[in-house]
Amino acid sequence: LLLLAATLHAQKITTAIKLNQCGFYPHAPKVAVVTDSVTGNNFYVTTTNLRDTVFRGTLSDIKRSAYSATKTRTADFSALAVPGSYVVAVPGLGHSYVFDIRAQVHHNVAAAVLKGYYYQRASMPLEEAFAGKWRRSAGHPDNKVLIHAGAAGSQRPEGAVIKTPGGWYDAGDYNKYIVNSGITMGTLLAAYEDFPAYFRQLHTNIPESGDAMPDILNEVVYNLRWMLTMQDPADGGVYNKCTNAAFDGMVMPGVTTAPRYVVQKGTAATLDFAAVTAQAARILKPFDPRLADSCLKAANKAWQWALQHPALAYRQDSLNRIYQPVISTGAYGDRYFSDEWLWAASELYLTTRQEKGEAVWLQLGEDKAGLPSWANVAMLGYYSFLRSKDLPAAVSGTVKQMREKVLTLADSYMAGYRRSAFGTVMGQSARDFIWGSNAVAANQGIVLLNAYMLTREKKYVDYALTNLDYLLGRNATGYSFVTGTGSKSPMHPHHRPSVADGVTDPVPGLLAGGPNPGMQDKCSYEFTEPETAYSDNDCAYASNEIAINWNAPMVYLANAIEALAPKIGYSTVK
Ligand code: G3I
Ligand code: 9MR
Repeated sequence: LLLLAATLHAQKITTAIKLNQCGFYPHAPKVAVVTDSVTGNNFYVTTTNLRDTVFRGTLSDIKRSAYSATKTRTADFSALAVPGSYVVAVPGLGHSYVFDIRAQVHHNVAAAVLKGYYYQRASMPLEEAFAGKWRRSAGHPDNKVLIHAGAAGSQRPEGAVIKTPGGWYDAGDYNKYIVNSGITMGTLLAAYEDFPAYFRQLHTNIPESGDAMPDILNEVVYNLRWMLTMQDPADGGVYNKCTNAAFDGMVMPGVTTAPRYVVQKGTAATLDFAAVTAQAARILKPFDPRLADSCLKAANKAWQWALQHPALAYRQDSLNRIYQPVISTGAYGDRYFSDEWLWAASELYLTTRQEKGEAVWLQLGEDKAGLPSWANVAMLGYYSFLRSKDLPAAVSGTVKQMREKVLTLADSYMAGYRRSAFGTVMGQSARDFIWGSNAVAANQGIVLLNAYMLTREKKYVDYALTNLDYLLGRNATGYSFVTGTGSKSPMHPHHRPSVADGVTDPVPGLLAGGPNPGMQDKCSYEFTEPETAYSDNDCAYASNEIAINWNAPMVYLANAIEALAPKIGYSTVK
């Protein structure tokens, strides 16, 4: 043993041992993946000074990854349950970063990714007491926003001035988009609805901390109040975005002065708005009945507008051929609305228990709900139905279909997992590696957690955990994709404040988009295969931007697993 310790001691950190850089719960699965070839078959888990070996195991056979030239061997040390700080060591290769085995091992990252939204707040200064070294002055007051030519109407002609302050910046850019706020808010509200007791005790040190509302809801309300200003009071329609004509430079938010516009109203924006405000109405009622009431009124008004405009897409390129100024910021130009109809109808029904719009959602029970994304929100309606109690018999057939859909999807993920060279559900096919692929991984985790909540079968949490492990380091890039979390995390995200603030560390708690072989940013990439096409460079917006709709499923996944860990025996033997 002493000899072994001496051999290991001579070894250096290697990036060829990939694992969750936060660590593991004492009684949960624990896996590291070795991505360089080694001659031996043994691995060791040792104390951080490499002196004491606490576990010895055998590496698995070689697996060839389907999404890059990587070959892997797995080191499974699930049986090690003693809390502590450790490394995984492989003779001839080196040792991993330090990780912990302990209860609440994901508490910090779970709180950090929620706090990430505070740093995205527009129109208010971030004070040192809450933002530390990332304090900054307010950006984009948005109290003089112009009606764009393409959004002009009789009450609000082109150039009319409205106020639409507050809300979160969408991503690395400084614009605010309703469609992307839709899925983001729906996901955060779902997290609270699924785990209210847990979130009541989660504090993130934001200005509102300590008031009667849980921090997650305070954060959501900051964006909700902005969303409410995006509805045209005359007709209930909702503008697609509040935006510059062109993206700001890589500067701090406080220094930009380019004019801001609201652009054309649209069906996706209006129905997403209806869904969010309807969902918020029922959740906020005990905390702020007046705000809840305003939300429900706004939701109904939005629904009425959508009935008059059932399929009005935001086609930015076409609009740019007609109207000035040309708008070149993100489009979120969804063209299929059956999922937005289903989600909005679901939330309105569940909040009011009154059927909406000729039972549109009942017919849409057949809808092809898939993994949620900004353009596909049907599943959010499913999740809301499936958590609801006391539903009338009339909807039981629909609910049963929804249940089967979620379970079928979850089971297909478990089947796909067997092919994974990294022991993750992420990587069902090459199509998982899209722009924002890390949100794919996080959303798959949420599907699995919903399957757990429907069945109480622990295996679903184990599989969800494989994707949390993926996001925190057990992936082909070896990055923990959350800024400020883990030993190797993004240092140069495409995030204007992180680039411009003069602080070395990026703003923390933000999830990078993740591997995307599309590489639409035309930045130079060292690796270009589906699971490796990630570049920690601020020009790489197609893989290294951050965005509110990617952070939200990470908030859900990390916090839900923290909430469930003590209940399912991850922390102590049950
Ligand atoms: O829908 C097609 C799919 O059918 C096809 O198989 C696949 C193959 O690449 O492409 C799919 O379309 C992609 C689409 O996202 C849907 O995932 C496009 O290629 C891809 O270019 C597009 O990327 C979007 C990107 O904006 C460019 O429009 C991202 O989803 C979206 O998250 C991103 O959002 C930006 C905002 O516009 C501006 N703010 C920052 C934010 C994050 O980068
Ligand atoms: O910063 C922009 C980012 O938020 C978007 O996701 C991305 C794609 O729309 O575009 C980025 O802006 C780039 C623009 O598209 C082209 N010129 C360089 C800009 C980034 O520096």
